[in-house]
Amino acid sequence: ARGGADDGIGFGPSPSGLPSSGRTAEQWRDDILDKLLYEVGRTTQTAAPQDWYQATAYAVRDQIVDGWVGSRTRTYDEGRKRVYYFSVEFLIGRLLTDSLCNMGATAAVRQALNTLGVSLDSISELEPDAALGNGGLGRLAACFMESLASLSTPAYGYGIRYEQGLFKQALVDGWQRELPEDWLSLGNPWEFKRPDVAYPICFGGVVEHIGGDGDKGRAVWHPAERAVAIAHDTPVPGWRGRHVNTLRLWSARSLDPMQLEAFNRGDFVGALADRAKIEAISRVLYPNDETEAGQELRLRQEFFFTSASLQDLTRRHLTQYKDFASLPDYCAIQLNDTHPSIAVAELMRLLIDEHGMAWDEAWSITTRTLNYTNHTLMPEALESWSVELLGRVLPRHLEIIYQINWEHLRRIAEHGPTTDARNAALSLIDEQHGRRVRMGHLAFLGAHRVNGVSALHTELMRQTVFKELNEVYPGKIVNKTNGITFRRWLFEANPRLTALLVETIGPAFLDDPMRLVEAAPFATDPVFVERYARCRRENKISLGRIIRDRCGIATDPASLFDVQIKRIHEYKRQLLNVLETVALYQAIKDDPGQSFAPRVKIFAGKSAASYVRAKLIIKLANDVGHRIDADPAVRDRLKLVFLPNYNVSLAEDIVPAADLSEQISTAGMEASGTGNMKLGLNGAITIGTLDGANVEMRTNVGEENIVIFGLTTPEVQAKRAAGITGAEVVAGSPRLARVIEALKAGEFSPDDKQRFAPLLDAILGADPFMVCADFDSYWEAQRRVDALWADPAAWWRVSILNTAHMGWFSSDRTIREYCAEIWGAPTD
Ligand code: B1N
Repeated sequence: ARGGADDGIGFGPSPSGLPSSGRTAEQWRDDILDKLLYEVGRTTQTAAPQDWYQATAYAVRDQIVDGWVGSRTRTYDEGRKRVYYFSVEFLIGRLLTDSLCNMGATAAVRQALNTLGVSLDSISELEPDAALGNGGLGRLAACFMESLASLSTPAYGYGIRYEQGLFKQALVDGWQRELPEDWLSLGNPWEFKRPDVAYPICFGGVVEHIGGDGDKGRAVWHPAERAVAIAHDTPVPGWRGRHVNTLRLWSARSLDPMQLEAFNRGDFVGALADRAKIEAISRVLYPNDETEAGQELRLRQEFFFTSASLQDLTRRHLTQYKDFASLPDYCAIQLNDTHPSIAVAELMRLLIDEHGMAWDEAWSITTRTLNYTNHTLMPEALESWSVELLGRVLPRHLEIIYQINWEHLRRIAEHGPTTDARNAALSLIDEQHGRRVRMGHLAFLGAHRVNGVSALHTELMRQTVFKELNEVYPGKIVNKTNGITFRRWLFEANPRLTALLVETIGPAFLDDPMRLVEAAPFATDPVFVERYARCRRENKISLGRIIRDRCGIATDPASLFDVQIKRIHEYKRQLLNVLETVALYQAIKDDPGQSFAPRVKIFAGKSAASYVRAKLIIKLANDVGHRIDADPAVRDRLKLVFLPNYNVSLAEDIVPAADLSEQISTAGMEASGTGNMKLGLNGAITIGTLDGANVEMRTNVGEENIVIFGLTTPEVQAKRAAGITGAEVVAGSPRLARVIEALKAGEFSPDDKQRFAPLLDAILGADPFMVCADFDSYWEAQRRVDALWADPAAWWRVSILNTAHMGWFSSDRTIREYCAEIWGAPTD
């Protein structure tokens, strides 16, 4: 879809600065033919495109493996500290183009395939996205893995090998339908199954206490159920292929697949049911973003991969260093949100029960090894498990958690007078909602460092959810503003712009993203501006083809492409954007003479399957889009398209074609955002609230190069406290009132006039996400965008300055900060 991925860049042995693998097209050709015959079992006569994809992937993998072995050997021989990134999600997307880019083999492989009559672009498209994540949190884990490899930091990503990734989204009459994502159905050429790397994972049963030490003593867990975790390794090559790390994903198998004993007793069905229950653990990714799943299966998933990973890394450490005392010196574990936070109790259990260590030493090791990243303050996303459920599934862990809490509250009592209210806020157990274990508190206590993902978010952590804990442990909370990998989000996604930048400022920025700033002086150079604008236009034409194929709508690349792509969530306020679209539609119809920028509003994103209001927002966007499309009065001036099945690959097509980036969450609610960075890097101008990393983006690009609007976090808090309803706001805003009227009258849903009543009721009532409160400010900001668009020299200057000033948002910078300030891990 990106058309001629590296045309004009000149990968390979050229002055481009882009890496070259050193292998010739002839060598690649031989490799691919070899793989086609001996791995795929096909000849050039019988090979289908899918076979060519597999053969090419195997040939590329071979080259990665050499570096992989070398990296592991170096880590071992030099005694380098290892980083372990625990995440229930890794949203990696496709690997073929990514690997080729990092290995500098794109041009040679393209040429090799050409001589075989095969197109690299078309076989790349056959690779299914590895969609083992929901959104930003999972994609961040993928960017971090890439940066860790690029910085040569020894690292392992640990997670779950879901058989089914995030569902496929279909739009049926504008409604979201979820379809299964069978990403493994044609095999996965990137992974190595390791049947020999297997660990028992236990659930349920009873605990027997042995030896002394009372509640801090050793115990024997007699579980009721045993699963086995089996490792699947995917190599992760860094930039220029210098270092290769490992993504190790676990799949669940029952201990004895045939359950022979039960079989012999005649209970064949019962044995198969037990087996199915265990294998369900790695069957499917929970499609929840920012909402707690809450079910027993989710807890089993979390413990399953956490326990397997801890057993694996402690065994690796013991093999190399012979003793646990040095664990914190050679290994740093990062918990990606609370999903793996049972690690606090599990590491304690392994050290005490399995390895005979005393409680205090085990606690010291645990709290010097683990770290925890918080990604959201939304109450509905804060994980807690009922004491009843946790005690039933993980009885020994509940005991350990109680003991950690006891020690924690005792220490606080020793440090001076305290109140019941303060103790209740500090306790690991929430007594208010029927006795639940607060997993965020557990992760906080078990961690050496706790971090937020943007400056504002980190400050809000200190003031809200972790207020009391922060007072007891000042300095434990630190900020690490998110970043994105420029390899995927600039070099691969936007080869046209990358080539132009290399030509203009030289290749140094490819290795040092801060040097993108050298493009700033060209923001007013007419020749450069013209070429920059031409890249965008070509990217828009490519995206236009996708829009035409998937939505049946023609778009004009001369229009402003206004993009909001992310999970559908009320706090992200796609509804605000749709309401503004309706207002614009009405304004154009009222007075066709007004000079609004011609726009294509582009939406894409999935809703959690059970999130009724988010699904209704998708339907509204589609209904509004159809109505506008059918109205000749606004043709060529306004369009709304909703692209189905948003995923990493679609993002790679949309991001380079965006003129305007919508980052319009209610202030205080988006922890960071990372799509904002991807779009800004590719030159889209941000229209946004002062939320998440938008705040740092404003600092970096300059106030005059970003369009900020809306209530600030303290203003949102004040408005909430004042209890003003949306209806009161509407009464003072004629423009918004007309939009609401049209929706109420069913103008966009003549077949069901009441369809959108639930959305209207929510914003006209308490309006928790300040959609009404921010509407006029948003409208006015959009008109500032129009004014800027009307002045092309100004528009392109701002756009280019966005690209030039985004260097700081490289995930390499983020990972360097983690290495230096949290992990004590080496880079290069
Ligand atoms: O994590 C991203 C941030 O950039 C986003 O602002 C933030 O919304 C996102 C439960 C989550 N926070 N919490 C989740 C995902 C899955 C789940 O089951 C919560 N995702 C975020 C990266 O820091």
